[in-house]
Amino acid sequence: MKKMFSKILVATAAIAMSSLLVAQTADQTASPEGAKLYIVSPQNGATVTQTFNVVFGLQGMGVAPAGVQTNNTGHHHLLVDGAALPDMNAPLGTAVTHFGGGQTQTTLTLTPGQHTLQLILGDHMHTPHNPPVVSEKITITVQ
Ligand SMILES: [Cu+2]
Repeated sequence: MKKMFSKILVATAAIAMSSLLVAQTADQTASPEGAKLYIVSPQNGATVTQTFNVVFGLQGMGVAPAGVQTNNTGHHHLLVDGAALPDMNAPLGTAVTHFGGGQTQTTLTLTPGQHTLQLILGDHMHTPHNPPVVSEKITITVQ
């Protein structure tokens, strides 16, 4: 009985190891330590008019257009009213707005009420970095 238990343990460890290998070999670009993504404006808790500007902030990395592979760079993605983050191990899709031109701000028009905004940096292939560079999620009120 004891022998069988240890066999199960070995099998579990092997499965855990293989999933670790998959995570490590995924085609992800490394982000530098201390990289920080944030929303400069509007501020968390702000009240804004229906059409307003969103300014993106990035520290410790640079912005490069999609398709341009340069170390420690990426382009912005904006998640509006995202209940959860999209998959951080795959290219970002249509759940976010891509700023593949290297834009660092945008103009949004939203319906009145509360909304959340969150930024995710993606690499030249639109895939989040490892570790992912994600802003705090802010909540705003649209008048
Ligand atoms: Cu993208």
